[in-house]
Amino acid sequence: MRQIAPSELIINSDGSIFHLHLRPGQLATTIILVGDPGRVRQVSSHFERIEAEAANREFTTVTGTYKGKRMSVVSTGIGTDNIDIVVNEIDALFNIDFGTRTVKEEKTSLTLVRLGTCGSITPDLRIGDLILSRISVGFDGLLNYYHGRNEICELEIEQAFMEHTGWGRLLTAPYFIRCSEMLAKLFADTTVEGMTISAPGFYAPQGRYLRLRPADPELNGKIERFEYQGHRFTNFEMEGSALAGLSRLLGHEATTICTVIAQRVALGMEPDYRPFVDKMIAMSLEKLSQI
Ligand code: R1P
Ligand code: URA
Repeated sequence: MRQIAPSELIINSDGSIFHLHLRPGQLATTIILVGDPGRVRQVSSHFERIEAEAANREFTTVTGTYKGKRMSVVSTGIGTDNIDIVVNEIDALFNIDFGTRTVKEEKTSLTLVRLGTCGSITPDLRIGDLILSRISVGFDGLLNYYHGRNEICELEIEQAFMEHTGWGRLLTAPYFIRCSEMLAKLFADTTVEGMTISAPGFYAPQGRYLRLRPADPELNGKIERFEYQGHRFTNFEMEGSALAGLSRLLGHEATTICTVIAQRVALGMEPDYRPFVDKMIAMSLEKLSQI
């Protein structure tokens, strides 16, 4: 059996995993992921009981119960590079035996729901609306480093999109990936389904122009006009693609739900978006307590 070397699966001296500082057993199988470490408290303040807490860098975790259901909330920080760390380490905590450093024969499947914020790119989606990423689209390239990427991605849409945009040769190949069917059904009556771009940055990668001009100033227009078998782009955020992709490869159920805080077409913005995020959290806890 393949033994994973200490340099590959890094275990701290207290038995916790390298970045998350969590030990096996400290996470629930239902996990809410948030970008902002400050949002962890916003979620865990709803728990009636807290059993474990950990913090290292941008990764803060609380495990507890909501209406009797064991749940964890973990902050990821910004970007799909952080999602690579968080999803691999969460999976290892369940599916790798830390004693023998071998992959367990019996796998545990997890439920991972990211609750984030986003910018909408369709005029009919307004500040405070909740978009569930039915399809996540990675402009970040992370999934392209993993074996099996082609087996889980929507290759026809990828091809059509690259042709439609004249995708730049210096950009990494975008990947289109569907989220968990089960979670899409669970949240169907409280969210709008969308096709979400996870960008590898907040400014030019999402078409913003402060002092530095985007390489292709027409890219957002082409994105807004793209349509494939009824699928159109709805919003920009920065993590969902890697979450959807890695979770599919590992056998977990995952999706991203985001509150719209910026309207990129109508150019509106709500800097005091906390009450909207509060509502998203309360709704999501309620839904997740039912599965
Ligand atoms: C950018 O401001 C951040 O906000 C969005 C983006 O994905 C990015 O992480 O999500 P969060 O509010 O979850 O961080
Ligand atoms: N998060 C993003 O990544 N983009 C936005 O426009 C708003 C939030």
